[in-house]
Amino acid sequence: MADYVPSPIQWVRDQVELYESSGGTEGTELLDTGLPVVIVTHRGNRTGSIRKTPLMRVKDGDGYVLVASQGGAPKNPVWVYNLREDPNVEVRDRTDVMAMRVREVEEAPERERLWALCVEAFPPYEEYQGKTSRTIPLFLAEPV
Ligand code: F42
Repeated sequence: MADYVPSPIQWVRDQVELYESSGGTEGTELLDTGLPVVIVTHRGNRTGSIRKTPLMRVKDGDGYVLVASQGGAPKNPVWVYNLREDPNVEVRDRTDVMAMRVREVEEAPERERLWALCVEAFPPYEEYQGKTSRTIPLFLAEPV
């Protein structure tokens, strides 16, 4: 079994640590926004290491939409390439931990429908998309 390698970003690493060590009862919101976060566990596409990425919680039925917004930065976050390589992930939503598989959603009308859910859950996504020339990748994680 590969090792877990924590994020190099301190506040992200701290959030994962608190979320997981509390069994999903603490550290489950983005800073002081009060908006819920999930933890996606996946595998590094080069190292094979276990990675844990907190993302905003965007629910679609039994699934979750994963939004590679990275605050509207010009480049995709690295986890995008990890999910494209290996779509098998684990999603932790507070105390629930679920094995899921992701698929990237690029085509209308599904993408438009999911994007509307994303902006409803976390309105700054709209502003992030306006800041960057890349189309923000979206993945739908569904139960296996
Ligand atoms: N980011 C989002 O994009 N969307 C969100 O909705 C979001 C919400 C959110 C909520 C709470 C929170 O704490 C953080 C949140 N973030 C959100 C930030 C998110 O958790 C990630 O930190 C951010 O998206 C950056 O992801 P990243 O995968 O680019 O992370 C970088 C910093 C990173 O971990 N880099 C590693 C490193 O060591 O530099 C590499 C990680 C990796 O996967 N390496 C691969 C491997 O094989 O292991 C190789 C990668 C390669 O191809 O070179």
